[in-house]
Amino acid sequence: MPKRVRTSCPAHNCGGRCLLVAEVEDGRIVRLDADDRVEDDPARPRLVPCVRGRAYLKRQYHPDRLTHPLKRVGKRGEGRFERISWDEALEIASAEIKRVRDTYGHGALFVPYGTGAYSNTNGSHLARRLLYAYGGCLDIDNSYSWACTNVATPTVYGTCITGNQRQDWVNSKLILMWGWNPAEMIDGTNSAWFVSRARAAGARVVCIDPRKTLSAVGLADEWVPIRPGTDVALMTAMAHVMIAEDLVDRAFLTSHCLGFDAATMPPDLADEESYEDYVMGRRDGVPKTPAWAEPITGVPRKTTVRLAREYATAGPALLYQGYGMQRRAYGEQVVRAGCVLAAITGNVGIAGGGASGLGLPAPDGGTRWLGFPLGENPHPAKIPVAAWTEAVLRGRELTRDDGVRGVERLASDVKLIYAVASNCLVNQHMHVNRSARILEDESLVECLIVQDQFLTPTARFADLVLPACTAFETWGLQDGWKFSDELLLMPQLVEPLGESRSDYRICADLAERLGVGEAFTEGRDERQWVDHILTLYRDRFPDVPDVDTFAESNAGVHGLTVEEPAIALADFRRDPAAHPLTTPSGKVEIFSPALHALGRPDEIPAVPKYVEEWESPFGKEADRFPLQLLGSHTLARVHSSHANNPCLQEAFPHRAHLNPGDAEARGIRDGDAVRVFNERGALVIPCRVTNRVMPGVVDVPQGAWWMPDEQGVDRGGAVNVLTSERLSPLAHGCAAHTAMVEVRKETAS
Ligand SMILES: Nc1nc2c(c(=O)[nH]1)N[C@H]1C(S)=C(S)[C@@H](COP(=O)(O)OP(=O)(O)OC[C@H]3O[C@@H](n4cnc5c(=O)[nH]c(N)nc54)[C@H](O)[C@@H]3O)O[C@H]1N2
Ligand SMILES: Nc1nc2c(c(=O)[nH]1)N[C@H]1C(S)=C(S)[C@@H](COP(=O)(O)OP(=O)(O)OC[C@H]3O[C@@H](n4cnc5c(=O)[nH]c(N)nc54)[C@H](O)[C@@H]3O)O[C@H]1N2
Ligand code: SF4
Ligand SMILES: [Mo]
Repeated sequence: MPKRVRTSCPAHNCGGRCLLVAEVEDGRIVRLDADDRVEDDPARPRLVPCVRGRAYLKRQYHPDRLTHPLKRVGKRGEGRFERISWDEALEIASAEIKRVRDTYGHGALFVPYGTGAYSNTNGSHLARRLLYAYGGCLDIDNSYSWACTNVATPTVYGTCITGNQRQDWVNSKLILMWGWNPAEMIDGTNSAWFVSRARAAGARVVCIDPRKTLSAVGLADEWVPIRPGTDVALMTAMAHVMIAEDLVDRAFLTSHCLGFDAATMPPDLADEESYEDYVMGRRDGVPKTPAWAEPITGVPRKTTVRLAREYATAGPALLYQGYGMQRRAYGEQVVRAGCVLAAITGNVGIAGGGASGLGLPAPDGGTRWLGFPLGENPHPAKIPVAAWTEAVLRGRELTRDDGVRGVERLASDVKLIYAVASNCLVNQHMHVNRSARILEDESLVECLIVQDQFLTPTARFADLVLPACTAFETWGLQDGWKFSDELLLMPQLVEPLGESRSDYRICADLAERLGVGEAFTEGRDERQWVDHILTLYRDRFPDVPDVDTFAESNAGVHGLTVEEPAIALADFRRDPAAHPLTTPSGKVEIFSPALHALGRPDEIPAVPKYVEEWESPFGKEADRFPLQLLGSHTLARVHSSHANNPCLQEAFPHRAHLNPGDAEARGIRDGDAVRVFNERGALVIPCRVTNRVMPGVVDVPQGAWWMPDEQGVDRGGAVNVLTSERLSPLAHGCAAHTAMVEVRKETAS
């Protein structure tokens, strides 16, 4: 009889955290089932896995799993390697780390963004802990995920904890799923379920997205297609309707907000343009009416008027923003504009409402659970995650204006990259062809170590490849994604495949060779670390079990019960004088004096404004590249993880999605091979002709592996061969979704 063990899906950075039941027999996982608990209590819902969790065995036992260390023998990026022993691999890695440190200093050592693993004893954080213990390394700031949201939300509210707990959504009368697709990108296991509960209780649900997503189809009453990058125009026009028809919450604006109109402007900036001035066009002579917005957004003016009236008058309403629309040029603006719309309708700090922005859940932002303790980084410098290529090419020129934090200037260019659980160098980072050229040059990055489970496009550029085991093959502990109400134990189910080892073990062995073994391990192995972290949790949550009890109970999950959902900013709403926000004024900053002081009104205005993107259908680039490119987060993958999973590849074949009108104009039929291209690169994959993407837009779901042919044309369909490295102006955030392309039918060559 196989043993049935409750465990977590090795979640990677997938949007969720779910419970699986693994059947283990003769040292092998033979079956994975879904959460088998019966309760369906909204206070403690089940954690039902998605297709990726269900298809995990195909990844776990994929024939291409890395089973031993590899050393490069060909040229960088050629992908030719020879097998070496662990002893040799650890010797090379530790000697290189030491050499680069001695030659260039700690600022030359870099662990890039890498989100492949979060099981505490697997993941890139362990490489960080190692290099911190060794004396420090250049660090990363912010994320590829929601850099703009993260920076822009606090400019309005002083915090990112602007969301009510999801158990409250049932109190909403209207939910605007704005560029938000919980049915496919999950956004916390059960978010789609909480939306459907709200809908069952009478909420109307509207999805505003260029694509007719599964959320639009399965969760919404209405789909409003919108031209990518133009949401601020729609939001501003909605504000125009609300102001013109006197639907704004004047009382709330007067008592709680800064800079909505002349009466609420900061006294020392009373003559500057208020939000109302901008919306009504008092300074620029352009009233931002629904008719003004229509040619920009493609949303009919009648729809805009109706949406504005509905959102202002429905009763408590939730405007929930996804993150795809801020992974764009000027992504800060759409976040601020969404927050402002929530504020002027008075939806802040109330049950059934929501302040918009990042919306980390009250009361504590979902930070109930701790990660692996990293220690302090003795080297103070940080760069925005997506600025790593610049740090390689011209690190010493980078300053705070480039997003450098902790120091005025970087001390060194990046010379050694230790990439753990990351495909961010050559697949998930923008402008792949450029990154590849940078990495090919061995005088720039002198040593590249990649630690992964597969020979990914990034790993193909490595000097040294270290095989990591999966989260099923060691002890681990995971918590929820964004909504962190659960702690999931991952008991070791089977032995690591081949010679693969946990990230913890690899880093511990390197630490030993670098003379910081004890500082890194503190004498613990993986299981003892899990127990130690559980002990740390017990300081805050006394009923958290120890590892033995947790494992013996086979509970799989330790959950918090949410009976009375927390409402973000409720104290502030009730009594703004006693509970001011942590913004400089203590108020909701519709007008931000701090942004005003930056003196860059065209790119970083003090009130949220529609700014035309640097690549758009309205610019001259559209003559050659008339289609807007999206790279949505598909259910088939976790970024590039699972891209080689045959089960998911079959269920969700990788396609460029094109509207029938655009296809017909180009003589393209469903299933044809198409070339998607611009000045940065080209990829060739089959086309899906579908009404589920609006005219003028092509979607190449992100994460497929880059597979260049001899001409450098990508046959794998990695969207990042087409995307631009230009970063957003304030958050220095990834703006991958802002890119123009052309599509043509590929004729056999
Ligand atoms: N299945 C799956 N789920 C995931 C992930 C995954 O790889 N696969 N990754 C996880 C991670 S790390 C993250 S950060 C999140 C990312 O989550 P998101 O960033 O929210 O996901 P996206 O698919 O990029 O964008 C969400 C929706 O926004 C739409 N969109 C794009 N541009 C615009 C625009 O300008 N305006 C409007 N209104 N809509 C726009 C897209 O069509 C898409 O349907 O997803 C997480 N969940
Ligand atoms: N064009 C475009 N590009 C994007 C995005 C977009 O929307 N559009 N989204 C961005 C976002 S939001 C994100 S978060 C990034 C994600 O980019 P990454 O963080 O690079 O995520 P993955 O591509 O999943 O790569 C993770 C790697 O970790 C490996 N891995 C899995 N488990 C383990 C483990 O236990 N140990 C080790 N050592 N390795 C493991 C996997 O095999 C995989 O190669 O991509 C960004 N790139
Ligand atoms: S949402 Fe994430 S954790 Fe849940 S089953 Fe899917 S991939 Fe696994
Ligand atoms: Mo992300």
